[in-house]
Amino acid sequence: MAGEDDDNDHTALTGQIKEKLIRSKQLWAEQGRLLTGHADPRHANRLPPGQKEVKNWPVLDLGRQPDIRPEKWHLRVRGLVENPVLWTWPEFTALAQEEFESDIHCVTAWSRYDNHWCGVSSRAILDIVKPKPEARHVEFHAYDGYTTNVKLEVFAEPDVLLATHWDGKPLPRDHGGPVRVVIPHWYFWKSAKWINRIEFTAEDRPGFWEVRGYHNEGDPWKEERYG
Ligand SMILES: Nc1nc2c(c(=O)[nH]1)N[C@H]1C(S)=C(S)[C@@H](COP(=O)(O)O)O[C@H]1N2
Ligand SMILES: [Mo]
Repeated sequence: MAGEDDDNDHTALTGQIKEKLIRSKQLWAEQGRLLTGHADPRHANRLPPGQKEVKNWPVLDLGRQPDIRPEKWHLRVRGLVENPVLWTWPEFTALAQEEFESDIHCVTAWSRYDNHWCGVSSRAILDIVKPKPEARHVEFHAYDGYTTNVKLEVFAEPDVLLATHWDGKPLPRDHGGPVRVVIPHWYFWKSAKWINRIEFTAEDRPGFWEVRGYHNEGDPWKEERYG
């Protein structure tokens, strides 16, 4: 997975890929685990169907957590945009910071309310890079080799951001620090941790979980867990 991506140079990955966990999540997808059959498309409830509220914040990833020193960190935004960029850490943190409040909904059935985020909004990024009219999809790449995909209009929602802070503190490394994506209206697998590349494309490119049985969209109120 990593290795095919030159952006991953110089990054120490600690931990082992959790092959068993990946297989069991794939099996859940095949079996349609956790589906209630009671979609809530009008958001009558704050808690989406089949979810349980938790007060802690579980850590979920493929098992290899990159340790990125600020001087090595960068974020590339490229593809079908007028102005591709390559931000270093000082450049990225000099962009306008905004604050956001949102709930997390993980496909493994936990939800965590009232997360306070700080970071750079997707709208600010769109204003800078200016997607071309042909751009329809967004693909996220992370330092651990993870990928995930959303439609451009999903990325452009007003509460989507690249978060550097959570509850007033720098985002912890195990939750994707220094910078992760936050897409509050979708299951959390769409919110790539340790982001290092955002690619705008005409065609859709399903990501790590999307090719392993997860839904291509991911609306929790429609129970778009598996597809
Ligand atoms: N880079 C990266 N981002 C990732 C993942 C991953 O393995 N690597 N896992 C996804 C999944 S499946 C979930 S549920 C959330 C978990 O985020 P958390 O550990 O902060 O709760 O991160 C998502 N983003
Ligand atoms: Mo997940």
